[in-house]
Order: sequence, then C-alpha cells, then structure tokens
Amino acid sequence: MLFGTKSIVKGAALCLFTTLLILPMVLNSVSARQSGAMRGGGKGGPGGRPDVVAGEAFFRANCTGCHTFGHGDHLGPDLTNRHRAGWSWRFLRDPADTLVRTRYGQRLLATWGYQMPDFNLTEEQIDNIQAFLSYQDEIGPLSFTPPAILSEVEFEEARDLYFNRCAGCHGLYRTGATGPDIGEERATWIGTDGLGAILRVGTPRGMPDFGQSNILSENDITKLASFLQDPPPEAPDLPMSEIQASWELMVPVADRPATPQTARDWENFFGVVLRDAGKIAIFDGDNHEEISRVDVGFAVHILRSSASGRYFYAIGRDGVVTLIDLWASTPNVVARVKGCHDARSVDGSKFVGYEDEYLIEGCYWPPQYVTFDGLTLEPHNRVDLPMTSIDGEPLLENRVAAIVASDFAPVWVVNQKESGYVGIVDYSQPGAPMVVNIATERFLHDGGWDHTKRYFMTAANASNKMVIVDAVTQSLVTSFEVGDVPHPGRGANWLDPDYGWVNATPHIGSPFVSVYGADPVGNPENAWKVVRQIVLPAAGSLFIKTHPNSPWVLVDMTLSSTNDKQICAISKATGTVDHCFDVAIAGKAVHMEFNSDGSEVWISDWASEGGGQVILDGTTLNEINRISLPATTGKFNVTNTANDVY
Ligand code: DHE
Repeated sequence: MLFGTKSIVKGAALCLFTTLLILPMVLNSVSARQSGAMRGGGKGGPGGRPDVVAGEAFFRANCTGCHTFGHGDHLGPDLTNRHRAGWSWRFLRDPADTLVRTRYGQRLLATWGYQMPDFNLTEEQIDNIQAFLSYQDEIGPLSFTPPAILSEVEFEEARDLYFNRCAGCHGLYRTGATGPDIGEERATWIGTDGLGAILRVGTPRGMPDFGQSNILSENDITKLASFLQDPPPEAPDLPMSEIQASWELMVPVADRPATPQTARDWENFFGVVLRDAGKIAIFDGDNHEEISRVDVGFAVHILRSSASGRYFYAIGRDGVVTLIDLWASTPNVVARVKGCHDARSVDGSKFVGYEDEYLIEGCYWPPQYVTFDGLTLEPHNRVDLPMTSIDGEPLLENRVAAIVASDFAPVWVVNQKESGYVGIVDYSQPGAPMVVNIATERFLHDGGWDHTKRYFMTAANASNKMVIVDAVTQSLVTSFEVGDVPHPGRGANWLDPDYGWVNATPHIGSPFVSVYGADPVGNPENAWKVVRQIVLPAAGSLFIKTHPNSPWVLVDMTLSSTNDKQICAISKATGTVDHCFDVAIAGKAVHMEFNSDGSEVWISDWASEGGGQVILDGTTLNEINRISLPATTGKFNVTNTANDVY
C-alpha cells in the first residue's frame, strides 16, 4: 500500500455535503428539462421530438471534459449562448470538414487550436444535443453532478488506479508536469462530469481515452472522478534499510559465465517490453526467434544496456530494477532490487574504466536517486533530491525523469522534472554525490545525446521547450521553444543536406516535428535553432528514431485518435515526410528501434490482444515479419542501446 487513508472521512463528509447541496438543483433541472423536451419541436427523438434529457446526458458524459455551460472557458469555449442552429448542426455532424470549410470554423480553430473529435453522432443525437443547448440557454448554467461517496475500499482502489494510470503524467500530488495540474481545486472546478468525460474520451491535448479504450470501466471512472476532488493522500518514504532488504542476488558474479554461452550474435539481441505482463522477451535480432522471457517489475517501462552490452537493466513502474545476463545460455535474471516506489529511469556507468561497474535508478517517488553495484545490484547510496524549483518554489515532489551516462567523465546526467534542474552525479566519488545542479527549464522529461555525445538534448515538455546541456562544461547551453509538449524519446541524430547534423523532437500536442541544428562546431549559425518544421497528419507523437544506415527518420502518432496506427517516414535527403503508412492492426503503433546494422526496424503494435512486434526492412520499409505479443511497448537493441545510437 502506497498511501494512507486519512482523508477518507473528510472526503466522505465533503461528498455528503456536496450531495445535499446540489441534489435538489439537479432534480429541479432534470424535471424542468423533461418539460423542455415536451416543448422541443425538432425532428429527433422518440415521436419525432428531440429529447433534451438524452442531449444533456450525452453532453455531460462526453463534452464536459472540454466545455462548460456557464462556468467559463476550458479546452474549448463555454457553450452558453454560442449555439447557432444550422452551423452547430453541421459542426456536430462533421467537425473536421466544418472547421476547414467555414470561415467561422477557421476562426474557431485559430482561437482554440484543437479540433473537436468526431463522435460519429446520429441525426437524432445531434437534434437532442441541440435541443439541450437551446434549453440550457433559457435556464442558465449547468448544475454540477456531486462526486460519488467512496467507501474505504473504493478510496483505496481509486488511489491505486490514480497511481497506476495518472500519476506518471500528473504527479502523485497532482501538481502536473506532462499533463496539467489536477489538484483538488482545479478538479472540483472541472467537476464530476468533466473529469468523467476526460477519463472516458480523452482530450486533444494528449490525455488518453481510458474509457473508450476499455482501460477504465465506468465504475473506475466514477471512483477516480470522486477521488480527484479530495486532497491527495500522503506517500511514504523508502529508506535505505528497506532498499537493502529488497535486494536479491540470484546468481553471484563468480557463478556467471566468463564468455558468452551462445553461438548467436548476442549484440544484436532485442529486449522487448511486455508491459502489462511485467516481462521482458529477449529476441535474436538475426532470425527473430524468442530465446527467453523473464519476469521483471510491474508495468515495466524501459530497458537500458550496460556499457559492454552484456547486461540489460529493466525498470518497472514499481521501482524494481532487474539485471538480465545475456551471456547465459538462456538469458536470465541474476539480481533484483527495489530503490523507489515509483520509477521510470535507470542507467549504467559508461566512462572508460568504469564500464558495467555502477548503476543509478532515478525515482518518481520518493524524490531520490539510488546507486548500486552494477554487477550485483547491491545498494550503495541513496541521495535525496533538492526540493526547490529553479524559480525558488518549494516542491512537494521532484521526479527523476531521463538519465544518460556520459562517455566524457564518470558522471550521469539526471533530469529532475518538477524542479527544472539537470544534475551531474559523479559516480567516481564516495556517496555518488550530485556535484553540479544546472538550472534549465521546468518539467524536464525525456531526451538523449547528440551524435558526439557531448550535448544532452532534453524536453521540458510542459514548458514547450528543448533544453541543451553541455556535459563537458557541465552547464546550460541554451533552451528554445518548439511545439506543444515535445516528446522526443531519446531523439534522432542525422545529417541534413542543408543544416548539417540535426536532432529533432515530435510533440504530443502539435502535429509536426521540430528539427533543430545540433552541430555547434560545423554549423554554428544553425546550432540549437529550429531549422525545419515537418508537418504530420496528426499530433499525439511519442517517439522519433533513426539509424546511421537508414535513409529514414521514423515518427509515431500513438496518442492521436485518428492516426495512431500509422508511422510517418521522413526522408533524410529531402527533410520532408515521404509517406505515412499503417503499421498497427490491432492497437496503436508505438516506438521504433533498428537492429544493430540498421537493416531492419521493429515497431510495436500495442494492444492487449492481437498486437505484437512488426518488423520492417530498414530501407524499403516493407513488412518482413510480425511477431504476436501481448501489450508490447518499448524494445531495445543491445548494440544501439549500449552505444546510444538513435
Ligand atoms: Fe515513458 C521513456 C516517463 C508513459 C514508453 N518515459 C521514458 C522516460 C521517462 C518516461 C522519464 C525516459 C527514461 C530515460 O531515458 O531514462 N512515460 C513516462 C511517464 O511519466 C509517462 C508519461 C506516464 C507514466 O505513467 O509512465 C510515460 N511511456 C509511457 C507510455 O504510456 C509508454 C508509451 C508505454 C508504457 O510503458 O506504458 C511509454 N517511455 C516509453 C518508452 C521509453 C520511455 C518505450 C524509452 C524510449 C527510448 O527509446 O529510450
């Protein structure tokens, strides 16, 4: 159990109070609406009349995530007195077409920046919604639905749902980072219906449609919408004694092989994340055979390779680090430890003389990093993070996001999300202290090296900026604006015909790729400036990837509601999108990884059933193979991951 339950009683009292206050208003409003339905006069609904009550129910369940009625603008406008019979009918019927073809639609898009999703409404549903909007104009603001009163068990279930599904983007204390602030004050303003609609159908800003995609049930949504309107429960520490107690050494170093016990090219192995199963499948990249499947942490997130490539480190969202030995005749787990309650990042020591020697785990919670022996995972040091932001604001949480290992010095470069600092952790010193903490931009997330591995290029994604840190001088080079919520993964390095070495980020919230100069020596005039904005058919991208031997830079649109099965291929030669094509059949196309020589690329078809890894020719992009796997997300090639090739 991660949290206490002390706020339940208070929450229940609050809910009861709200129920008593609001229930009469709701009942009044519904009965008034029922008479409104009788007065309707449109063509939808049973008996040819629009059904105002059905219109209201649809509006509450699906529209209130973006629109209020009488409570102010949100992601879309407050809909009070905005309803225009003919135009609105056409818009509800076909939002994309109406936004493009009407002047008013174009103005709306320019003002709000988001296209309303197409709900595929029937004529009857549109009539009902229109009738509801007209009627609501007569009676004023739409009343709020009170939050459900949760039992102790339901509260704990809601807390676990929040931890597993929401905390990664919004923070344990809900102050926001990749996703917006959803603290109890703002959540109460959004309201029970609004929260429910957001959880059910998502938002155009990148919030997934957890209800529509059957990840959350209606019962889950009701519980979460209530939980969010109550203050967050406190989260516990994880002291060194507990970290130490969690350490398991299954195979001591002396019992491991001195040479690879396989005739396969282990440096072309792929570790494939089976997220929901909490397993890693190890594949031979030469013939696509699965050679091992091992248990790792809950909702396993990523793998990193040790400097030699021999070991994979897996990190689970539960903070469990697992060490996998690829030299064993069948790759197996040799050690395991839990350094955090919640984590996303791990990396090994890569500087000459320290290869494979140490390991760092960055925590989402508690605000700390932990270092270990690289070969046994014996815990060495637990270091608290500074809890003040670059603006001097005291912080409740400060999560470690991306970590990269330097080739230039015995250091790790450590993103601290909420604070906006990038730390330099020196593993050659006793205690692995953070020797420098560089003020950059707030809400740091993911990133990777430039082609020389001197510059760490990372997204401050809720600040809509890229940040460049020089790992040699251990200082900030610059930061610059890109689109909404940049999300590069580790980014992609390639030689552009006009701008020399470049790197790029796609965005969760903007339908384009920002390409920026990344060659301060050869092309100083373009360095760290956006030189190309390459338009994609949709926003919602999570990853971009290339390989030095591929003519393509590939980008996904995983969170898009329209193009989530597709990958777009950007030609390095022209700097434009050559074509976008369907990769996923069952689920969403996510995350690309080339094999060691770049001749093939693996892409996940992310679905609980019917998906798997899709393997394409690295040059023609024709499909070569499809391997059926459940809920598979990231995949990591040994050579490319150990050597930071992307
Ligand atoms: Fe990730 C990388 C955090 C959701 C798949 N993800 C990262 C990194 C961070 C991070 C900090 C960089 C680690 C590093 O380089 O050291 N991810 C988060 C979140 O906080 C977030 C938004 C919400 C959450 O609760 O976890 C999140 N991530 C996802 C997903 O939903 C994905 C698509 C599937 C999943 O695992 O649930 C996903 N994240 C990945 C992958 C990488 C990653 C595949 C590594 C990319 C690479 O090529 O290195």
